[in-house]
Amino acid sequence: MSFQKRLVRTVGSAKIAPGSSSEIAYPLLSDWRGFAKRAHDEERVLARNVNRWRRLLHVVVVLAAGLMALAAEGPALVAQAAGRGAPQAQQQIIIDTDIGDDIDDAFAVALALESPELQILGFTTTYGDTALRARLLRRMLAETGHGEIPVAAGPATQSKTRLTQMRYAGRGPAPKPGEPDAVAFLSAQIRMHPGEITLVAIGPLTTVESMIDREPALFRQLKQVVMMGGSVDRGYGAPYADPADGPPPGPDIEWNIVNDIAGARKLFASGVPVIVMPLDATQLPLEEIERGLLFAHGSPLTDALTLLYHEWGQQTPTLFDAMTVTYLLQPQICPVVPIRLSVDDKGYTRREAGAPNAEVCLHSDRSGFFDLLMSRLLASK
Ligand SMILES: [Ca+2]
Repeated sequence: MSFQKRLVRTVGSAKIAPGSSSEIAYPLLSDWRGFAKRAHDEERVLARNVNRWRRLLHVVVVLAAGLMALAAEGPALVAQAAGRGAPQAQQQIIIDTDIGDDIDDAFAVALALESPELQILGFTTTYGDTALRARLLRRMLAETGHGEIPVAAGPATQSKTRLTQMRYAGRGPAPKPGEPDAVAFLSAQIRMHPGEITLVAIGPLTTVESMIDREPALFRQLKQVVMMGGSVDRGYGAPYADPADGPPPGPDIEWNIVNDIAGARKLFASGVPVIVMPLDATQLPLEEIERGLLFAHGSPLTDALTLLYHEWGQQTPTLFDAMTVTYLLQPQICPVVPIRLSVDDKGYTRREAGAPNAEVCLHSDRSGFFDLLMSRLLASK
């Protein structure tokens, strides 16, 4: 897209941006010169990224052509090319999410929905207005052809914030009478699939804590918990900054941990393998170029993300939560090391001596993450 078209589109979206709240970070006309300079700078990034996506597309086309040729040679040759006779079994997962506040949960959900390696047994909601979060999820699932996936609300709690995406959520379906709550749903699923289920925890751990309190023995029959949370060596800021800019920001109190410290402690002590994606490895900004590609794609899934993004009302999402799903698909993008973590009274996750109680990813491959995310979401139909 030309520079001029991008300017026109950006100004156009400023005029029609929902809410016209001061939170919306679109450029004002008074800041036009500054914006234009930034846009020129971004144009150079655009060219770099477009080339990257073209190269990726080329690789996909070449691979597809190769597979079609193999298919023409017969099933035996295809099986031989795959290296194994049978396809790998799907990983069974349940995603526990505080979708509706920050926007990264929606991207994590979208990536999971576009990943055939995963069998999503259901969603549970956590923290704050869990019923409204469940309605948001039900609408998103219904509108993207996944209305059959169950959604169960966790216990409602006090929240310091209101859902930024409450208007989208408010038009989501209410639960049907008699549907189980999150703990009942989790319990039933674990009984059906003991030792098989990965719980992907991408919100404060209030629903997880409730599950541990009510069904500790069943909770231990999870295969593992893969969570976004904590901050080991690096805090909020610029973990990918050039070292020449100075030392990275030190550890911080992280949202998911600090909003249920007791729940985090119970999880680390539960005996279930815990895989942690902390701030160190999950500060993944979705830049303008990638946003433009996704929001212009026009599938039901990217349309849902587009609506949710605009209701969220800020500019650059940081896709913390999506790294959990990425880890399940391509663990080499966020390799983990064994660490013993403790949670202090303020909510810091500290290293301590002793037997490891978690596998933690401290460094991630950002370009690998975006290659996976973009190729999956841009393949949505
Ligand atoms: Ca979240």
